[in-house]
Amino acid sequence: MKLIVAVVQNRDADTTVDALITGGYHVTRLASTGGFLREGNTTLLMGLEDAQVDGALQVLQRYCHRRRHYTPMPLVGAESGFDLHGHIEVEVGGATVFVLHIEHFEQV
Ligand code: 2BA
Repeated sequence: MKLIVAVVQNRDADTTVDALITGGYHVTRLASTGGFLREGNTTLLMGLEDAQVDGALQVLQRYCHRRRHYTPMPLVGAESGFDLHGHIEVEVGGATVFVLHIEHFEQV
């Protein structure tokens, strides 16, 4: 058994969870915050049989999109990569995915 931990953008969370549920996957969604942008994102927990992992990853790939964000940075020590307004561009997503081996699972 595997546990997928996937950090997705809030804008993709509803459609991704809907697709996962429709596909027969169990999923828990947690409200989370990115450490770098300090913006809300969504962390999905999925306990899956090994054979389900590839299908779940395909759903994440399909519904979690890559987007550019601009985040304010201090002007002091500006380097290349900063624009004139002291913002830096970062590309976020699709999804940051961790696949963990689960030694034991039970519901009591
Ligand atoms: P954030 O930490 O808010 O990061 C948002 C985006 O900012 C990242 O997108 C990346 O493009 C950039 N970024 C993050 N840390 C950076 C740094 N130290 N220097 C320069 N740029 C940086 P993603 O890589 O797509 O990550 C999206 C979200 O996924 C992250 O939000 C974080 O919540 C989570 N995440 C990503 N990698 C992780 C990891 N290794 N461990 C735990 N969570 C992770």
